[in-house]
Amino acid sequence: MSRHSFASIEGHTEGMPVRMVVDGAPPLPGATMEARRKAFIESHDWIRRALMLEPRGHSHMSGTLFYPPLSEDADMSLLFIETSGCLPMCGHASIGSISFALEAGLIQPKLPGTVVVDVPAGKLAATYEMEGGRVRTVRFTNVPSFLLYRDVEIDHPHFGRLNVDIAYGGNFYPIVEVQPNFPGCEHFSPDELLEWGRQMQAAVNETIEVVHPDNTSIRMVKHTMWTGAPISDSADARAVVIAGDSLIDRSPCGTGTSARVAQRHARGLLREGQSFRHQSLIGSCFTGRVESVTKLKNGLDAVLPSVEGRAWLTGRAEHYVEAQPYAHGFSLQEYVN
Ligand code: PYC
Repeated sequence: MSRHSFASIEGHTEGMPVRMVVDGAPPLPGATMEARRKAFIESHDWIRRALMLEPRGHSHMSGTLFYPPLSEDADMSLLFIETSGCLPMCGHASIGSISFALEAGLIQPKLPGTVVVDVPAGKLAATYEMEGGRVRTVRFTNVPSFLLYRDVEIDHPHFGRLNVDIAYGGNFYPIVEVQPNFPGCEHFSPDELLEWGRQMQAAVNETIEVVHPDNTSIRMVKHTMWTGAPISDSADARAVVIAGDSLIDRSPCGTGTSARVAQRHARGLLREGQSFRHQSLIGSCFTGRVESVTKLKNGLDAVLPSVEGRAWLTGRAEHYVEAQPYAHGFSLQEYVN
């Protein structure tokens, strides 16, 4: 095996890592980023594993591959790489990657103040504010987000009977609000929430079929959102998002915040134009907003949410992948029952 080299910009969005590969990503066939995501998974998933898992990454690593724009009106394209796989959409990684691309001069937006990004889930439009060469904030408008099911009864191995809403914001989330059997995320350790999140995902997938009404290839729950009381007055609610088997989001989660905006709108708790400050495990915040209301092709009510957050560039790196032990990464999860 010859040496493969990947250059990256490293940073974080509200505490959650973003490793953006700016050199070394493979050319991919396909007319859309979704087709290219599938091609990547089929032939190049070793790159994701090598860059996200140990020893180059860790269980909570997250990143993107930066590509030139695919469609005429876009400024850039992104493929999301996570410890859990290749998500169609990732909010915190979009905010980070847009910030880094602007700060590093990788893009010159066609319309200053706006960045259009081709991603597997569709097209994202984002606005940004810059100050002295640094991006202060990015707000992206997400894909149509909606409450798929409300008040689903789930038998959870630890908590017993829980009532959850299942909402979509680019990924599906069972949203666990405070209730008699769940006093709030602040009462538990991150490790407990991670373990119980895995159990929640399995329990939901066993109980109910979760499928995107307009795109049946988007199915099943691979995340969990535990909610709770905010830790500062400036926030409206708190959420700890578990993604896949091993990742706890340090940010309030962009797709999770979109899903919660849709859930709150559907429940009459958030009106069109209203904002919602969502706080993470570590106290960082995203501001979600209902930009407009819409409908899915099958007639289900949906919203177009936007999410605003901040990202910081922390350095640059060059990663080598060559013949050596654990060349394609490992996860401790793979060594336990
Ligand atoms: O910010 O959308 C997000 C996200 C998904 C998984 C981890 N973060």
